[in-house]
Amino acid sequence: MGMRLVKNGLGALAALAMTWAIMGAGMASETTTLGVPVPWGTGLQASGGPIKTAIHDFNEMVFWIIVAITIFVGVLLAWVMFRYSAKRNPVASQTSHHTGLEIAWTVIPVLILIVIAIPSFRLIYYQDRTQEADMTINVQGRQWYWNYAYPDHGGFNFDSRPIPTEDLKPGQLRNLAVDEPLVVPAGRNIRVISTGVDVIHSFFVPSLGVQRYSIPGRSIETWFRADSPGSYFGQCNQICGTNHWFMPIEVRAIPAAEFDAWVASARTRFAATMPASATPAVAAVAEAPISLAAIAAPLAR
Ligand SMILES: [Cu+2]
Repeated sequence: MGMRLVKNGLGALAALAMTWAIMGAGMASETTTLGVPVPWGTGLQASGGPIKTAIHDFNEMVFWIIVAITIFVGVLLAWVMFRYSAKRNPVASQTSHHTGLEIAWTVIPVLILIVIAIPSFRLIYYQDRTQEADMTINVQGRQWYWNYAYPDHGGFNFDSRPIPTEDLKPGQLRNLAVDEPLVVPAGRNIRVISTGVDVIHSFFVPSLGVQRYSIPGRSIETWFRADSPGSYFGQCNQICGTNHWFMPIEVRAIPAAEFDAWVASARTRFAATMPASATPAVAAVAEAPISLAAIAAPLAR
């Protein structure tokens, strides 16, 4: 069918453009890199995990419903313009009501909305939380950087800040590369508990289908899974102050077998941030430490 050809053609172009972009950035490798701008990138970002794949499926379904409705209305309009023009139909009908027709054009759209609503709500609940989390990450939005804590692994935490343009090394992406990425094991369900320290931020990694507000005084849960090792980029997408545009997120998924080694080294590097006693995962949300400087900085201006 013509529409399918057009759509597949656009998909192939987008894939080609993405390949160019990744090669152009000097990042050609077996690992996945998603969330990077691509020339003519207009559709949804490619999927890096099950939530984004579910979003793609839902988007696809709604797309074809829209195509069908657009064709139906377009054909109907064209037919009415042709058949009932003043030339072909000089004496217009005086009919103004038709009970059957009115019931039909009320009931059919309702049915279409129900057909859309059921998978839509299913998707919302699927994104909302996972019953089988392999580990938990506490994400804190701060003006203007992120703090990630690992309550299941001793409770160490660290800040994640963007790399200034002048300090970029070859292969690092401007406005996306960070000094300390959020490292997670690939193929594992990661529970995210997000909160804000100063103002409302939003933890947004489109290729993993993650978007959650980071609100001071609240803990909001979600989850994600990166199916293959690689880097998944996102940004704070809640206007949160002058450096809002400079709050990139890098999720770096590493092979699960390497994750324990990374945790061991991180526990050493960030030992100073670990609480003295073992802290349960949920309590750690409220107790995730914050430096005095981070509190004082917004007050000082
Ligand atoms: Cu922010």
